Amino acid sequence: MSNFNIEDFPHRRLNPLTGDWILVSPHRAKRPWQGQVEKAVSEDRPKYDPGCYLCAGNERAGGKFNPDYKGTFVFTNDFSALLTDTPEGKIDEGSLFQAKSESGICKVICFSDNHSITIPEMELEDIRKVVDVWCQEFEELSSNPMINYVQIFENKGAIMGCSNPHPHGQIWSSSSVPTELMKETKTQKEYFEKHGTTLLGDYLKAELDKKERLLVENEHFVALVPYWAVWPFETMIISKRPVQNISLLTDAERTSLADIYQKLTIKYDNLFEVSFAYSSGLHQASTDGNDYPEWHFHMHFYPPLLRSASVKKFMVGYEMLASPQRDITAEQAARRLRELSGVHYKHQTNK
Ligand code: H2U
Ligand code: ZN
Repeated sequence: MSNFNIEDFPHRRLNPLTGDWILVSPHRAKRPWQGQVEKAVSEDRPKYDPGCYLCAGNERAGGKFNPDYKGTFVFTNDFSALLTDTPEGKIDEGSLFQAKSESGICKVICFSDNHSITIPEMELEDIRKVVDVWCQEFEELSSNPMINYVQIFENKGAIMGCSNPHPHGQIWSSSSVPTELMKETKTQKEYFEKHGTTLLGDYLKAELDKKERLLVENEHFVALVPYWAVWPFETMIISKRPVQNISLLTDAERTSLADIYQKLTIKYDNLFEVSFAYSSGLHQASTDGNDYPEWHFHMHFYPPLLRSASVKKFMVGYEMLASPQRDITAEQAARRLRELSGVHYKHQTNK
């Protein structure tokens, strides 16, 4: 007879989207914490910063000027990691020395002309405009024969290496399908071939049933802590309807996506009463022209904060060398996030 349970004992959990395993050590979350717990210093920023290269009318690198935009603004990254005119070619010196040329287009998206706010503080209609820009950019880039994958993402907070607090995201689109997406394509395809349904569709059904890891639900989307979360407060937004990419979302679904993006990030800000840092991004099918019925649109949120506004989780030591590991379980993280108010802490009046 076994007394094993995942609330008390070390175990490994499978990430069915990547095939990776993660070590969970729930017993360690009970050990005393003697580190510092700092209060966040609230940083009030101006709506316009003359020194910001993303604010309207300001100068960027290379002497370019931003237009006097309102709402969203997209431009080609002045320091693009990928270039459109890379010559085709490859190095093939046996199995140990392989290289291939790579082309692509990188863009920066300003989410708002207002320098002082981020997504959780923006109005729903303005977040909807961000979703619309994602759709437009996706459609334009995916129709380019050179582009086979469009990675839309947001790097938020200095702790994540983000260079500027002005609300913005990026798009790196490339001729190759990047590694994480290759893994997710393989697992979803295998699942779809075996079951005739999408992996995330079935996963979502099970999670809606269990309710343990759910955070926010609206008509078309669910935000949850995945069973296999690595980062302490890692989450996903999954569409209820399996769609291969954002261009297939209906008008109502686009508004629902903006709504759940706002609700989830408000919870994040409320957790430590700080503008919550994360890397987030959209995962969708390759744009190589083939059909990917197994692909189920979703967003990942990878936030580094662990215990307070300044104490982050480090992926070092065992995690770099062997396997990712966490102490607080996905269920505990979900409980904490679920219990938080849906009103942004800066707007709560009864404090
Ligand atoms: P972060 O989101 O990681 O801070 O990156 C901002 C991007 O803005 C970064 O990729 C680009 C950088 O190359 N950038 C410009 O395109 N023009 C500038 O004048 C400064 C920064
Ligand atoms: Zn700015």
